[in-house]
Amino acid sequence: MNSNIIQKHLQTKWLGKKIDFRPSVDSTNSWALEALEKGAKRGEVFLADFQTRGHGRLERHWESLAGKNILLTLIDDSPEDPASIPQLTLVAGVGFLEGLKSHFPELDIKLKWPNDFIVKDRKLGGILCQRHSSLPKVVVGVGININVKPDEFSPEIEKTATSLSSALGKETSREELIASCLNNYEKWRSVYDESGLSKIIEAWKGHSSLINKKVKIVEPQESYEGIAEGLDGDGFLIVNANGQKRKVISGDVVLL
Ligand code: BT5
Repeated sequence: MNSNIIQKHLQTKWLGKKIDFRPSVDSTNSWALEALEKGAKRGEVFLADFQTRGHGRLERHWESLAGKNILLTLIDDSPEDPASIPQLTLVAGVGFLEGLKSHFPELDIKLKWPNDFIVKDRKLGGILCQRHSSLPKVVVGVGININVKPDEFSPEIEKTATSLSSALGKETSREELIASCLNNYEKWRSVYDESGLSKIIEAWKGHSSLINKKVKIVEPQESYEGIAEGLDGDGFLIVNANGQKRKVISGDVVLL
């Protein structure tokens, strides 16, 4: 990983002016949260080639293979209302997806609520936003499988995961992709600041794999099926379950 190449391709005002890289860390999100304690600022980016304790929601393990993925965390300002932090997951979804697509327009990459990048019904990547416990800052962590071969995934995810190289049929270098993802994240974060969530939702829906599809919602307490109708004004998924509109606040969505 060469952060000079990333910086050469950045067209940002505040994002990625400082990029820290380590070959291996526990988790880039944990690293960024610790760096905030030591005075790290908005826009700093933390990159690793491998994570020993990469995680997703509910502390679920996030798998990586050394040198073959994007494992990145950026520091951003928290929205004033901490309840709005999940909205940055939507901002990151649109920004990073458009960053990838700017290089590979032929790539049929979609967003699956709340935090997945999907190609042909398989998971290409995921987003995890976490708020610092006391500072008004958020770490936005993104993991994307880039040059992982299908037989290199662990048995736990080999039937559900994919990588960019599998989808494209060729390997690709990560630096320019990362720069484009950061450029697009900053662009969509400005849209969010200037116009609020409505434009993000509009863009998100345009990239979504879910709208009007039959889905199963899996929550800790219950599961139910319905048709995914769209997102409400706060970014929550609305599912029509037997005529009853239900708002999904968290949980996993399975496409049926
Ligand atoms: C996510 O969680 O999808 C968010 C993943 C965020 C990872 C990034 S990497 C950089 C930063 N540092 C971190 O420590 N985290 C962030 P969730 O929706 O909870 O999905 C987790 C599930 O995805 C797991 O339980 C597996 O089933 C599956 N999974 C794990 N690793 C995967 C991979 N590499 N590719 C596809 N699926 C994977």
